[in-house]
Amino acid sequence: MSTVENELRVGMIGYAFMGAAHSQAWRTVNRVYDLPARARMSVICGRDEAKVAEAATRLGWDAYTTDWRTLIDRDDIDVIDVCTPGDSHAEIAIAALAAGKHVLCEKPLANTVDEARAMVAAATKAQAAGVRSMCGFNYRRVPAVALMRHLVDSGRLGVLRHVRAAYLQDWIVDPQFPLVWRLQKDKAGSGALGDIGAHIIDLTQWVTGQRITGVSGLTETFIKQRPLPSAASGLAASADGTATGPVTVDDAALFLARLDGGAVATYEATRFATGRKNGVRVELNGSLGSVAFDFERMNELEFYDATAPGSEQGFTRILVTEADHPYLSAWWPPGHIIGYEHTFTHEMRDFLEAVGTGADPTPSFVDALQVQLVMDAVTRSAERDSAWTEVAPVLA
Ligand code: SOE
Repeated sequence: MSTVENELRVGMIGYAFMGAAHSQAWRTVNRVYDLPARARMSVICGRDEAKVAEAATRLGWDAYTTDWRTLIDRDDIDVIDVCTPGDSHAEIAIAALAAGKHVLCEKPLANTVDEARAMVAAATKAQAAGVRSMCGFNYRRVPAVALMRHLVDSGRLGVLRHVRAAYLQDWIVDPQFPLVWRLQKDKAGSGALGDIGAHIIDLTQWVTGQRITGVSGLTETFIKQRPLPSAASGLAASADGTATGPVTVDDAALFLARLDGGAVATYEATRFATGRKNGVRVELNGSLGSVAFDFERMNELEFYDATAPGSEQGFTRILVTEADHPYLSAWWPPGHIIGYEHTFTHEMRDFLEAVGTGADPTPSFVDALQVQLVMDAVTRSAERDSAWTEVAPVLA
């Protein structure tokens, strides 16, 4: 622990899109929320020295390093925040936990079920020594999504019958968009399924309190060859010359599912939904009502109350900006909306609250392993012409 009371010194690995989003949250969280622990933005880590040095200054970190192993070994670091591509999550997180660091790891937890299981084993061992771990499914922290969960929990929807979830993007619709790491299986594990499908699997299981038990999956790769990327390889990457390489992940993944509480579900994850930029859409239908959410209108939740008099029935648009809505008492007066970056501030809030009080934050690595098992079942089903496939149990 730091000599400054309740201070947790963070070492963050990765400085691209997620690194920037996490930095914004670490910088903001203790200025907005009164928490039992304070984050210090100690060290940012990346392989390219010039780029990570620039990122340290721009994003507000005290120092930078190019070697994650020495970062983990430092005794002036308490938390390791993993914002790298999926192929390094397991190695970094397992080493960090063994070194006694609390770990926050970006989603999806790992590239394979085996890696995720090894991470759970490391987290369970570390937990006995008071070392905490969490996976960063940030959409749980949208106030309207947390309100959705509250409505389900308090029985306002009755018995849940349908879950309808889609995560729609369009950033690779152009066949000339280059072969960035998110399109390579060895780096990303899978395509739309793991990158964005994982979010809606986690989100729907969390809001409903039900787990997916079996699936029938379908995946498609529409563009099989793409130009190789130039050095910059983010979501706005450009191609480098005319050389091409194979796309080794799914462009779209769809599946039917059964949940253990009796609901039936449909899921769709695609980066080919032209015009849909970040449409995380969830609708739940229950015996007493329904809710519907779309991240592109993230400050709103539609609620249908089937118990209202017939003359008053219809979907109501709840503007989720009141102080008594989840996370919002610390922000702005009603009607003053929040945005994408706040989901990460809320994530860090929950992490610091748990670590600061000696509790385990959620979603845990076990929760994230269960998401991985669902994705694995979808992939195996898709490989067998959508054959019905049970989700393997967390305890193997
Ligand atoms: C790219 O599809 C991406 O940045 C995902 O990796 C994030 O998890 C998602 O929130 C936004 O889109």
